[in-house]
Amino acid sequence: PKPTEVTPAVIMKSYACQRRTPLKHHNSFLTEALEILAENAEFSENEGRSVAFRRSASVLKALPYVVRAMNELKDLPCLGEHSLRVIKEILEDGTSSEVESTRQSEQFQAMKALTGVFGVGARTADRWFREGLRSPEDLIRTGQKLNHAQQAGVQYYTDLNTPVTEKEAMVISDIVEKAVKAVLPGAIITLTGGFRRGKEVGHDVDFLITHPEEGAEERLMPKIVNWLEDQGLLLYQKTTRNSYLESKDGPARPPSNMDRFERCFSIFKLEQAQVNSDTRLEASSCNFGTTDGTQECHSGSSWRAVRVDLVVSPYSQFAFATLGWTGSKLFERELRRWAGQEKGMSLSSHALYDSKQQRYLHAISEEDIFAHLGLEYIPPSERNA
Ligand code: TTP
Ligand code: MN
Ligand code: MN
Ligand code: MN
Repeated sequence: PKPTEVTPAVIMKSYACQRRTPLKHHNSFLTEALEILAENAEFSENEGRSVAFRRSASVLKALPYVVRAMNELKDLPCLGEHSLRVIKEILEDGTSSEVESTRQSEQFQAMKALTGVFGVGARTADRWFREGLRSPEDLIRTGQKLNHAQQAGVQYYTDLNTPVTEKEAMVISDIVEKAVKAVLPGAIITLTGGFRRGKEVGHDVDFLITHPEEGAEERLMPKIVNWLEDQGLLLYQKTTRNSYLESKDGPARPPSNMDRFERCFSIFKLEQAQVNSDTRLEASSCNFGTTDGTQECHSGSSWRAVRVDLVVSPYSQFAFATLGWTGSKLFERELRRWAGQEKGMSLSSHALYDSKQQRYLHAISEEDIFAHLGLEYIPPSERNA
């Protein structure tokens, strides 16, 4: 660093997938506010507005310094008029009135509580809100009709809204590894999602499973699920079979960002004793080590519920699936937007299609995919857009 430099000259690229976004950054006081507005826009299903706030927040996450004045923002992309107004208010007054009134509003709080139920999206929560419901307790009290996912969501509400720790994720990794190896030796299991990006807590634990022998992974999920169920490790599961091959709308164009892999949205029954007693994990050199082995038993119970996502991918699509399931959600969205708008390509968690060459581009690693897209490789820990 040159001592004469006053304002750091930052070149901020406009797509999040062109930038490095670390987990810990310098502007949480601004990004948390903008993300409240993004979340509120999601509750009213205003996707455009939500993405605009998320993009603004993401640019601030990539800045190497604390924002102190508006003139430090003048050369930055993605900062719309509304976001700038919110930032200005926070820089001047310490808080934004719009953000604070949103945070305090009955609607925001109710939507947060209701969408916090596993299996409940913005649309359902909004309908319930308009019927006068405010919390999961209200759902039980008024005898709302709930599907199986939502029933589990209400039943395990507190546990599922308690962040999953790295240590818990590590114990679950061991369990998943054991289950998969038991039903398909030679299978490869990768931790994806937030924990792969270096997050210390998550709302769930995500895994991607494959096998080097193409085809060996077919119909694998029911076997994994049966093994876990036999061990009494599952409180809930919903398995969806692979629908990639029978899809008619073209492999690189699944509806929205949903992919067609064989998958299982589940709730694990995690024994607390297993989390607390496992000293081997504490000693391990990977980033799952913890400084505190004295975790309290949750609500006096010997176990707790944890959301786990399992996805099975054919080996030929593994790189795409890994990239697609590592996130963050905004980083993924930006990758697809970059591919489409800047490269004339179509990216999904299954494949990358080049419209000009009219062919699929092969990749065996995430690095290959970034290279095909003409992007500098960004490691998972810097995809926290
Ligand atoms: P999440 O598990 O929802 O998010 P996360 O792991 O980044 O954060 P958290 O700690 O809150 O769990 O999603 C992980 C990735 O999976 C995300 O990049 C999007 C991807 N994904 C799909 O590709 N398809 C899907 O259908 C879903 C639900 C997620
Ligand atoms: Mn930094
Ligand atoms: Mn996750
Ligand atoms: Mn997930």
